[in-house]
Amino acid sequence: MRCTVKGALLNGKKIRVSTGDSVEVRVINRDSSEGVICEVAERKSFLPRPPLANLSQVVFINCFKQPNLDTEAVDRFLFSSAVYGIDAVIVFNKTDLLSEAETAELAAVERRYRDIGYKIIRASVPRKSGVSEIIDTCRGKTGAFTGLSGVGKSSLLSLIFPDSEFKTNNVSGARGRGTHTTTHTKLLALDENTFVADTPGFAFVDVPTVNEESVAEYFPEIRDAISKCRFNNCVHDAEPGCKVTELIDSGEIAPWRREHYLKIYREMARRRKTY
Ligand SMILES: Nc1nc2c(ncn2[C@@H]2O[C@H](COP(=O)(O)OP(=O)(O)OP(=O)(O)O)[C@@H](O)[C@H]2O)c(=O)[nH]1
Ligand SMILES: [Mg+2]
Ligand SMILES: [Zn+2]
Repeated sequence: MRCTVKGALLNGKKIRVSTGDSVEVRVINRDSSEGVICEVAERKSFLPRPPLANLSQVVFINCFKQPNLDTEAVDRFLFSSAVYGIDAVIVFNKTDLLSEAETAELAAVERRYRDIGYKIIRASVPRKSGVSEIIDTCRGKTGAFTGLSGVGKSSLLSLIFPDSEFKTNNVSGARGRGTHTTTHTKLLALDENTFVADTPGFAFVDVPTVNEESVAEYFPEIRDAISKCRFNNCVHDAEPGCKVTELIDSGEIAPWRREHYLKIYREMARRRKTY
């Protein structure tokens, strides 16, 4: 139904209607083809950028190259979805581009994420691989494909929705960056209970503000270790008796995960001071 919005309300407050919202519509013509959105239902979750309401899952699409894998972006994204209370699945697309050595490097990264509880799916658009696993993980949920520009979100969605049109474009330039081909968020129905959104790619993952002390709670392997640190105000940086350091030394926690945790920790401390 084609709708316009005129001061839609959520709990009596004016709100910007977003993709994924459940709304009440006042029908304005006889054949019910047009309406006005007047009421927005309570949101189960909300992702602000891009604005998406009621997501239960985000599928974070990456590739090992074209564009190059950025584990800091992955970790910032996983942190953000944990703060928003939305489950995250990680897809590594474009596996057709990888040499044996690169595939082995990717496998080492995948193992790290699997070890801390994330679901990992490998995919390739030309080989049409990984698509059924992605569909399985989306089934019965409202989900969104997100990720840096050019990783293949729209290309994968066009395999899942062969009858819909998606704009896709070549990754260009020496740095192998995408060109921001998708410009708006589009929610598609796979079946009655399954919705998937294509979203515009981004170059940088914004993280929501939390207390710096709680950042560790959103890094599963760090969260599991912190009760065993010697000091209960341990920041897990270079303090003596830090269990996180011990687990990094024994190879159980990836050193780069701690680096990314610390960067977010410092960013949160800076933000608090700015306030
Ligand atoms: N070799 C290879 N190329 C791929 C694969 N998936 C996508 N591509 C190519 O990567 C380029 C970018 O794909 P898109 O689907 O437009 O990427 P996107 O993530 O939607 O990009 P934005 O809309 O800018 O965020 C296109 O040229 C695709 O043909 C893949 O699995 N393998
Ligand atoms: Mg796209
Ligand atoms: Zn510690």
